[in-house]
Amino acid sequence: MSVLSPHDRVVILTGAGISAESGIRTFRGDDGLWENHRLEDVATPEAFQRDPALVQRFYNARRQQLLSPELAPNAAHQALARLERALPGRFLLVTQNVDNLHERAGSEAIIHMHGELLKARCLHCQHVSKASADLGPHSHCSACDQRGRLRPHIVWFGEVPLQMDDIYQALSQCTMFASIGTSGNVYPAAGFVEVANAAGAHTIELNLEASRVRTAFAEHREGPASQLVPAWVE
Ligand code: BJW
Repeated sequence: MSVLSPHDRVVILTGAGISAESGIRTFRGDDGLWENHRLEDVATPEAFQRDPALVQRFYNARRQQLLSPELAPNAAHQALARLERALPGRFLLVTQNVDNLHERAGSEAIIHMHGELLKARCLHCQHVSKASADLGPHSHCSACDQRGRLRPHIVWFGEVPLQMDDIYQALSQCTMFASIGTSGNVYPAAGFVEVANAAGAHTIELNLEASRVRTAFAEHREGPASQLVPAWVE
């Protein structure tokens, strides 16, 4: 662990770029997910009210891809799991990703601030459960018994991301903040670097290209996450 001391308190933010080399498409840019879907049609509460079947289909397709046997964590996910083991109690991974590749690589101290593809939430009782691969009008909540009230457990635009108090608490105490594979388009995640800077942390961006908030970082490295992250961690 050359860049880090055993006394560091580390917060990592990850985005779609860390899962790109595992075969999950990013959101923006060439071949991004939004190429085929207008964002307002699938990732807002209004879209779900207007056309729940379209939104469920969009997430069912992504859920099925995530469950396919050939999808696996890559070297970047694995390097972050090793980093966590080297810094017990001093490490928090905040991911904007809704896939489960960090967990499959071995990460445990993780917050999914934008929710999780493999979970559903009941609109009637708020119970969060495991999502079936074909969520829809027939789906049944095991807690309140209502049918057809399960939505993807995903944070859409205009909704409040999850566990924000825990995230800001960790950011305000960290000595190292690294942002990996995110374009810096979406807030509040794009503003975390400013919170870490205010806490006096060293801030580093590891991304294929400069993000929208690149100038807020003390250090920046460009390249694929599967190479940059293991090299930074080891
Ligand atoms: C690689 C690579 C490789 C590729 N190696 N790198 C004006 C100012 C500030 C805020 C707002 C504003 N107007 C509106 C807002 C709020 C809004 C917002 O940010 N809008 C912007 C568009 C301006 N935000 C919200 O509504 C959020 N809620 C909120 O603000 O609540 C208020 C509140 C906050 C805090 C406390 C209290 C109250 C909610 C945002 C929800 C975002 N949801 C989505 C979709 C749902 C999930 C899903 O369907 O999967 O989450 S949007 C989408 O973008 C998804 C992602 O998590 C998120 C970020 O995308 P990400 O990960 O950065 O992906 P890309 O594709 O953009 O970038 C990938 C990067 O990787 C690129 O840079 C590539 O170069 C790179 N890359 N291959 C390394 N191999």
